[in-house]
Parts: sequence; C-alpha cells; structure tokens
Amino acid sequence: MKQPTELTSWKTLAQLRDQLQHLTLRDLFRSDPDRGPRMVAEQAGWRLDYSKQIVNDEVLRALFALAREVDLSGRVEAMFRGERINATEDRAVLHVALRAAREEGFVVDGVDLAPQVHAVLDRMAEFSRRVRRGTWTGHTSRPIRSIVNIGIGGSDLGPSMAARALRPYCDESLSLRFVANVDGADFDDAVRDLDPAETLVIVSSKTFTTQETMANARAARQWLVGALGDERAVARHFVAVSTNAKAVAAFGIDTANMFEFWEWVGGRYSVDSAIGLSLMLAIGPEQFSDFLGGFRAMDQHFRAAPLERNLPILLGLLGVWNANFRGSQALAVLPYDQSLARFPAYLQQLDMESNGKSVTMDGGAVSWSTGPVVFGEPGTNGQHAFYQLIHQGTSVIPCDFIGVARTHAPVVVDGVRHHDLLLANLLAQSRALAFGRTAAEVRAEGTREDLVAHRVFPGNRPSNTLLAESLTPATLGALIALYEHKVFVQGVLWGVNSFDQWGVELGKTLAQQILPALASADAPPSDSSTDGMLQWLRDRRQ
Ligand code: G6Q
Repeated sequence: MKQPTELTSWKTLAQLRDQLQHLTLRDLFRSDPDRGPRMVAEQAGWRLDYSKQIVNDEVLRALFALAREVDLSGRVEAMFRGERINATEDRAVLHVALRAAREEGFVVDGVDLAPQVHAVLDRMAEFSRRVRRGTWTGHTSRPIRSIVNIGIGGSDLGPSMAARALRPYCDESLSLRFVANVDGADFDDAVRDLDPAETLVIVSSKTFTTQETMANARAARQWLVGALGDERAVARHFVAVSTNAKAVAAFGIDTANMFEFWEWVGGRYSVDSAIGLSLMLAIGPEQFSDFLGGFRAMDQHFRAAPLERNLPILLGLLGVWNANFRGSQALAVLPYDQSLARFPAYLQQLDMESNGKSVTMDGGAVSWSTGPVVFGEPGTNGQHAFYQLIHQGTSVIPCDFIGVARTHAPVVVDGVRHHDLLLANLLAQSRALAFGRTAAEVRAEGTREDLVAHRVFPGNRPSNTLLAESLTPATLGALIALYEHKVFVQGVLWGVNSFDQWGVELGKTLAQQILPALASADAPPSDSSTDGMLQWLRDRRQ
C-alpha cells in the first residue's frame, strides 16, 4: 500500500503549501467577495462555513484529489458493506447499521441486520415506557424515579454527553446520574441523595469485564441490597447493556433484563446502540428515534454527496491540510451552547482514541502527523481561560465553533437576550482569529508605542463554524455522525486503523500488577520511582 506522503496529490499539497506560505485570510477575503457564501455546505440541519480556513480553490482541488487517490469512497463503501476494516481486531465496523431504518434494512453478507437492531430498540422502548409510566416498579413496588448508568469510556461519554445536550427534552421527573470513575467519590456523589427503593441501575459494559465498571456495579449492588435488605431486589433494580450474556448472568442480573449489542459496534461509536438506554429513558423512545434519524441523515449524506459538498469529508480534508501541511497538532472544539458542555470531552475520545496512532494498517511506522490533541470548553467560558494562546500563542490551533440560532434557554434581562451575547461572541472570535489586528490598526487606536507589539493579533488562524437552527435530538444525532465520519475520513487518509485502541491496554495490565503492592511490601518490585511512591503511600495508609 502506498504511503500518503508518496501520493501525487500529497506532493501537490506540499508544493502548494510552499508556494502559498504568505497566503492570508485577509487577502483571500479581499480578493473574493463571495468567499463566505461560496465556502458553505449544508446538510442534516447543519451549516458548515469553512471560508475561514487558509485554503484557496487550488488547495481544495488538491485535497479532493487526495480523497480520490486514496479511494476514499471505496473505503466508505467497504465500511457500509460490513467488510472487516478493523483488521487488527478482525471485526466489521457497523455503527451505521444501528441507525438503519426498519423498513430499509441493512444487509451485510446476505443477512439483514436491521431486524435484530430494531428488536433490541423495541425492547428498549417497551422497557423505557414502563419505567417512564411507573409500571416497572422496584422491589418494594415503588416506581422508579432515579436512573444510575454505570459505565466508562464509550459506555459513558456518549449517553452522558447526549443527556446533558438534550436536557430540555428529558422527563424532569426522572433523575439521571452517570458513574464512570473507579474513584469512590464518583459513586458517592451520584447516589448520595437517591432513594435505593426508587433507583434503577444500568450496568453498561460491552465486555462486562471492565475493572472500573464492575467495581462500581458491585458498589451499587451493596448500596441497594444493603438498604433494601434483600438480595432479590437486584432483579427489579438492575439491568445490563452488554454483549456478554454469560458475565451478566454471573453478576446476578437476569439476562431477560439485558439489552444486547454486537461486537461490530465499537465502544466510542455506541451511543446509538443499547448503550443509549439511559438516554432513551430520559428523552423517551420517540425522541430517541428522532436522534437516530439525525445520524441516518448524516450517514446518507456521507455516503452519497459529492466530495465538494460532503460535510464529513470537508471537515476531514481541512483537518489534514492543517495537521500535515500547516503543522497544527491540536484542534479546539468550542460549542457556544452550554448544553454541549460535554461535547468536547466526547469528541476527545472519538478522535484521539480513533486516530491517536503511529502505526499504519500494515504495521509500518508513520512519518506524518496523525490525530490532533482535541480539547475545548463551551464559549464564552473558554474565552476567559485559554483563548489567549489560540489568539497570540506560538502554536496555531484550528478551531471548530459550534452554535445554534434558537436557544432552549431564552433568558432576557432589561431587553438584553443572553443568547445574542453568546452568538455575538461566537462570531467575534472566528473574525478575530481570521483577521487579527495589525500594528498599524493598533497604533491608529492611539496605543502607546511600547504596547503595540503586545496588542497585535497575528490573525490567519483557521476555523470552521457549524450552525444549526436549534439543538434537537435529530441535530445532535447528525452532529455526532458528522464527527464520527470525519474521524473515519482522516483515518483513511493517514492509513491508520481508527477502530482499535491497543494503546489503552498496557496501563490496565500494569494497574493489575501494582494493585497488590498498595497493600503489601512483599509484592514484586516495579521500578525505583514507582516503588518509592508505593512505599510513601503505604506508610501513610496503614
Ligand atoms: C471505546 C473503548 C473504551 C470502552 C471502555 C468501556 O471505544 O473501547 O472506551 O468503551 O473501555 O468498555 P466496556 O463497555 O467493555 O466496559
């Protein structure tokens, strides 16, 4: 397989980078009054403005040529066809089947996956309705008022992010909590004010072997059975979401109360599987179906739209231009919508766990940058914290701004709409980053000469802006799918497997080895630093 750097289009892009070193966004906007409207693509409720990326038509053409040269559309089809593109784990990658419409089906190797996907969705819907109506009762016949999802990584970040984002759509009479960390404080905080008699625990774990999740599940069982005084209470208060029926049964959960998914769903791609049960309980089955519809709309667009108008492909290609040709190693995700507060954390996993790789599909070392460091906070908070570096620091950090036209929280005080303040800030930030402020402009404001250099904004810092009319289950689903596919596109361009995560294994193994040494000095030694810390900790924990 050819390395990306050997491709003709990659070489063209490198030449263009050299030729266009002095290309500025000021010049690009000045020379083309239509640049703004021209560099917009819209789909599934989202409007992407990429005109503030440092690209001209030649660069875009070369990026599209790159997509063709790596046969991106062939790779997309391979995923949708269910080929085992996750080669290191010998698995297909079929999260797209999770949102297939019942009537359309989703055939892989002659088998339609839609009936099994919808059978689970139907069971989830029936269960959710019973809980929401109060007809699924606890061990003492009281209705469920609180739901605790226990899971970590892909079994936590998706539903917790989405439940936060869709709070206006949630049933307010149900209290929803998420426990992920093995730190007992996480569990304590979540259940502190809950009544076990009215609490449903969802143990969400694909493998049902994850150390943190199993420890928290046991803590929940102890808390609940301790309060209700009867081991049989587990049957009414615990359900599981997993692929591992045997382990679920061994834990003591009746497999009739297990919602399954499949090995072809990766953890960080599983929010739309049964892992979304907590979300469905909160927003109800109908709105969960709208959520899946949003994913589906973006999937169809991704599969069918031409490169030039394809949102995930545009985002992916522009990210490669920034990372591999303009030297950016990070991406700031900046939602100007408080309900997307956890979206950067969600994307951090999606992107960094998928493309944080330095080995190609065939095991060779990469000699080009792969996944960026992803971080972010909701605007405007970030402006008062880390934006300084984005505006004037020595590294160029591309930004994705995200906003909506209509808020669910229309606070107005003395005629001032908070949402106007928020949106004005969003638009101001991408302008400031793009166009900056020159020394001449700073001087013209009457700035003291010794402060001029400090007050100059270099500008020419790239950003995308994504806008939707409002954040709904459907637009949230489409937004997630947009980034899922963007990550896929970049994985293809970089030649890495976006669907494994071997880099998380070593730490897990070492934690198991170190565990006994916390309690006993007789455990096998590690290294002088670790042993020193263990000794120090043991001395203080006796
Ligand atoms: C995601 C990863 C990882 C996984 C967690 C939880 O893609 O595989 O974050 O989701 O380790 O795993 P379980 O669901 O098996 O507990």
